[in-house]
Amino acid sequence: MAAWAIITGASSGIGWATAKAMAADGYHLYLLARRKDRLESLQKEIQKDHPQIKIKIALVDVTKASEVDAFFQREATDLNAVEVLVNNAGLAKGAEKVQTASYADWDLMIDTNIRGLLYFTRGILPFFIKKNSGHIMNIGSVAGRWVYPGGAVYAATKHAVRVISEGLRMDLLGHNIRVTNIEPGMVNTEFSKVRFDDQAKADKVYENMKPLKAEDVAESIVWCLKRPQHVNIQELVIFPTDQAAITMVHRKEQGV
Ligand code: NDP
Ligand code: 8X3
Repeated sequence: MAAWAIITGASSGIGWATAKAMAADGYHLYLLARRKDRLESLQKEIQKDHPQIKIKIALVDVTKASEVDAFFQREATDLNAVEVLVNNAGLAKGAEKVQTASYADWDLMIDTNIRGLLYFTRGILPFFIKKNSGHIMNIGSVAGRWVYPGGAVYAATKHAVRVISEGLRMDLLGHNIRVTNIEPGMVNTEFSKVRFDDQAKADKVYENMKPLKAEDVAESIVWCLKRPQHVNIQELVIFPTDQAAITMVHRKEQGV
């Protein structure tokens, strides 16, 4: 029986690319996000290339425990076939210093990046534990290891993802469940558009440098999944070649 995967935040960027890469690898997919039209477009794209892949779409806001619980209750009978949870839904909101940032931006990052990831993890674990297998693929960030000005709270949420991943591996020891924390540097997705709510500002982030593509990260995720069952890639840090450290980016001079 082919395995299923749940991908949160599948409507864009890394989640979208991961869905395509996992479909190419034979996984049936639960595609989750809030934007239905995007998920339907992705479903069409995947089914054109891979008609044998089964896809279910679910509209779930990961910050709402009631919606997450409803998803797990609604789908309970089919979730035994799920082998992989990709906890990808996430965002940064604003780049203000702590002294001027808004509570609303903090709450949204904490609710999405920490609470949402925890709710989904809690939801799938009884199924994984019962069958003694499964893989939790958390999408952290290099901001889960290092910090930058204006990024304290986003970095705190991604540090939390790293700590939760580590704690999970301890709590799940002996249950044959793998937990991986993928930690990308700059990836050109809708991430900066969402962060700044301004396309021009978002474009500036990647100006005159070559960031990662969502597909680069997706490929690494599939590589981790394909390791033999006794091999768990615990953490994977992936920077673009043009980024030496979280605050060190090489940009070509204009015209060069
Ligand atoms: P995108 O903005 O392109 O995608 C984010 C995805 O998360 C969308 O599908 C969005 O779907 C979903 N999402 C956001 N909030 C919610 C919510 N409340 N409920 C459900 N889904 C939600 O960004 P990326 O692909 O870049 O980001 C994916 C992950 O990668 C994030 O966790 C991010 O922190 C991490 N990351 C990104 C990096 C980058 O440079 N881009 C680098 C390192 C890590 P919808 O709006 O339809 O609900
Ligand atoms: C997203 C990339 O540079 O904001 O995690 O840490 S960065």
